Amino acid sequence: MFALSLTNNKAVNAWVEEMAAMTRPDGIVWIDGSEEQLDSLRKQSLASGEIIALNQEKLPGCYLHRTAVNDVARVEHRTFICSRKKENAGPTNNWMDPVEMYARLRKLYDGSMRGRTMYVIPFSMTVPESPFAKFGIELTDSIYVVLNMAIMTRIGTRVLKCLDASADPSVFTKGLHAKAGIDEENRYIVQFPEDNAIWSINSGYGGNVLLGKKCFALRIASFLGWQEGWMAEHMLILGIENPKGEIRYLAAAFPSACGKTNLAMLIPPEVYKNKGYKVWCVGDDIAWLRIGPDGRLWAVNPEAGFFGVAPGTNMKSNPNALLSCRKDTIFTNVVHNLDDNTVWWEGLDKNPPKNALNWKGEKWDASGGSKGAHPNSRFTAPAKQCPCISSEFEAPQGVPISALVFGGRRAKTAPLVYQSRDWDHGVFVGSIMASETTAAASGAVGVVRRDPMAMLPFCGYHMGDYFAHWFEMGTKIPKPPKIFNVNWFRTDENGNFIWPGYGENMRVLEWIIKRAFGEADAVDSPIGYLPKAEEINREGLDVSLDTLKGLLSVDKELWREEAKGIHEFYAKFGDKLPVKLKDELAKLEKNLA
Ligand code: GTP
Ligand code: SPV
Ligand code: MN
Repeated sequence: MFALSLTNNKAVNAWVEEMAAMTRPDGIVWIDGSEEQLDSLRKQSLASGEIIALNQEKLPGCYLHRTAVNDVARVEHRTFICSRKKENAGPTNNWMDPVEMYARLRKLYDGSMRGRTMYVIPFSMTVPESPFAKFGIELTDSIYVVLNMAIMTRIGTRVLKCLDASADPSVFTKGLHAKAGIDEENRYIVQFPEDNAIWSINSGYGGNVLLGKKCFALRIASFLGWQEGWMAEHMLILGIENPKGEIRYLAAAFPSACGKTNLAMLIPPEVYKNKGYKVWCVGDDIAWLRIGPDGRLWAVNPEAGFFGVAPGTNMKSNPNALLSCRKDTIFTNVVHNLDDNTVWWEGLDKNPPKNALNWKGEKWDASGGSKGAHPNSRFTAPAKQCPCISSEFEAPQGVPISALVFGGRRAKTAPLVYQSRDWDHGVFVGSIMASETTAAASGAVGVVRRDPMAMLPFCGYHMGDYFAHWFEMGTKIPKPPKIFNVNWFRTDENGNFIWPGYGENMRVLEWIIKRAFGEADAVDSPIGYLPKAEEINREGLDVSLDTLKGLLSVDKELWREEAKGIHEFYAKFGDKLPVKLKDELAKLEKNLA
């Protein structure tokens, strides 16, 4: 009944057996990563209706999937960090005693795979041959998960070989996922950092079930990074090639659905292209950062694909994303155009299909006024298909980072861009990030909340310790990157975005990267260094100098309010709040007085 294991690795086999004894699947299939096996799984998934084949001429290798209506985003209120001590999860994470949590979950997993098949997915974050690779096994009863993991990570026999050749072949992240009944009341996304384990149940939505992504590459990996002296961050990575052919890299942390994928694949405006500027994408969501032998901070993208937000993606806003998902892509919760069996979403173009099904699979017509695609509908596409993918995308050592950028959605307060005075001030700037919530997580949308380093939902340990780790890293990096903050989302009195954003963000990136190399001027302000409006290139841009001045303005009154909010937020951390953050806040208040 049970297929033979693909490995002699005792630790792996023992764990798979233990989990199978609990979940009791009808059969076990080991994923070897071959195209033949994936193809036969696609056929099964098509037959069961889990995925729908799209027009294979227009969209070869592309499929559509719909999640359950109650299961469309990450569920932060059902996500737990179950460290042995409560104090190690900290005030920003849900916590339960691991003994209690395991007991509770075992009841839910018990027999949950009866009548189903368990798939064993060996996966690696970054190329498995890289010295920085981390290995995992995800057990799942969903073919959709297998097909997505095959795009988002490196999987199969190749990974098992590298695990066996690693320093300790018994070390791998143990990921268990069961769809069970997709019951919201019993949905749990649980990280056990000390056990290197993730248990996810009652969901089929990407961020909850593609365990290599947020659960492992951020929550577990941030914990490992703290222990081992590196950093796992919610950051895109891009390279800017200047007319001399030099490529300078930066990494940027924005909260979910705040523009990482868009920035990572930015196409420079005409005036930049004509001069020879290019932007290369290394990663769009997660960066693992380590100190290199040359004393700089180096970044790898642990993922192999993009799990990108569909709505708003079009040939103007992000052509590279669109071109990445023309083949071998899985679309989730978008509109199904029945006329030509393709997909559509709000903001793709101005021609919503007339004969179509919405993300729930209901007959839908845009004239009814309802949205066709879910606001958090997504595409899963191989990163290698991106026209601007960096030649260093799979470089085992990664790329050297010259600038770190934080940013969020702020209608007021935060200026278009500013630079921190030094590393410690930069950590402060990251720690005070706040942003309006989006559809990427369940709950209210548009509410401003503190989201330090865009890691609020993803930090796998006490956030006070996380801040301390940032300061500690600062003392260890001989040539640290410069730290900046951006805000593409300031609005006017009618609520419209003032800054055109998207490709035009190149103008801000140019200033950032020049500052990082000491090639541009800045003026001091209470919150940090600002560009003079004249320093931002406006050639070919329909934004007046006055408007730009407005975007760069710092309203002291708003910032004094902001400082009060920061005090409140910091109070949560008690004596785990690094003194350096208190000092930085005091300096800010003095500057604003
Ligand atoms: P996650 O995958 O959830 O981590 O999201 P992300 O940070 O990669 O966000 P993404 O690039 O997918 O953008 C999310 C939304 O923000 C989309 O609707 C975009 O159209 C919008 N957006 C991205 N960049 C800009 C910008 O520069 N200006 C404006 N106004 N909107 C933007
Ligand atoms: C995010 O929410 O930040 C995402 C999508 O990148 S998910 O995989 O759902 O986390
Ligand atoms: Mn993300």
